[in-house]
Amino acid sequence: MITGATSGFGKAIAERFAKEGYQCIITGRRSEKLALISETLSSQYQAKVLPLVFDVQDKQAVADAVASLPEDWRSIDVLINNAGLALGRDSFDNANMDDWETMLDTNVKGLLYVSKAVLPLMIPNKKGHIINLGSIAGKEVYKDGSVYCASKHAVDAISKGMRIDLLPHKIKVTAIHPGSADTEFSVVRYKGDESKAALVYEGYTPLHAEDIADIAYYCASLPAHVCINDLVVTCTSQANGTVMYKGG
Ligand code: NDP
Ligand code: 8X3
Repeated sequence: MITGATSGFGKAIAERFAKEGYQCIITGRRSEKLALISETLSSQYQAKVLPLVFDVQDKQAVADAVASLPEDWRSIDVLINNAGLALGRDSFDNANMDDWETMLDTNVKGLLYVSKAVLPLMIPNKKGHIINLGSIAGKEVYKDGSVYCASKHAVDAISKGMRIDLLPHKIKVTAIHPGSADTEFSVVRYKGDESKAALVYEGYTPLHAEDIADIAYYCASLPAHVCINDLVVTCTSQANGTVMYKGG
């Protein structure tokens, strides 16, 4: 099950897992995109794909969506908590409180709701794997990003906590923390301003969604006794959350 599969990392992850023969539950809010991706994966890879439309911020909708899964989809091997976003790039004093709430509701509470709903479909199997998409912003805080960074620091902490508490159930927990990647992320962050978004990726080669899909698949394909706990992944031009070389 991959949340946020209508674009970016989630879409690439769905494609990678479908290609490798996984049955994929793909989720997101944009139903038309989800249906199209589902059809493409089914025809391209003969994959069994189930699209589920819901907003991760809506606790009841998350519970209802997972409860609606047909019997042969009710054993989940891998949950990829990927749905998330940044809104705005503003100093703390200027930032918009609604943006803060949406980021916290999506990146933190959404991840909690989905994980709680899916865990009962993993625990009886005595195996499972939760892969959480954090960020380099969850390891270091950068200017004008305090609440997005806080939401991703929370993903880091929640991943560590889950890993401890889910040990008795033999459920692996991996957190992947990417640096800058050229998905729809910046267009969403800058609220549709394509030129502002393009500037983020100017002067260097960022990560691509497929890079993260390869890494997620690698983590999921290791032997049962091996778990990659935590991964920070940047493009070669990025050293950390604040230092990027744009010198060509
Ligand atoms: P995209 O904007 O391309 O994809 C985000 C996905 O999340 C979409 O499929 C979107 O689907 C879904 N989503 C957002 N809000 C909700 C919601 N409320 N309910 C359900 N689905 C939602 O961005 P990325 O692929 O880059 O982002 C994926 C994850 O990776 C995020 O958690 C992001 O914070 C993280 N990340 C991104 C980095 C980057 O530089 N791109 C770097 C580090 C981490 P829909 O709109 O259809 O609901
Ligand atoms: C998304 C990438 O550069 O805003 O997490 O940290 S960045």
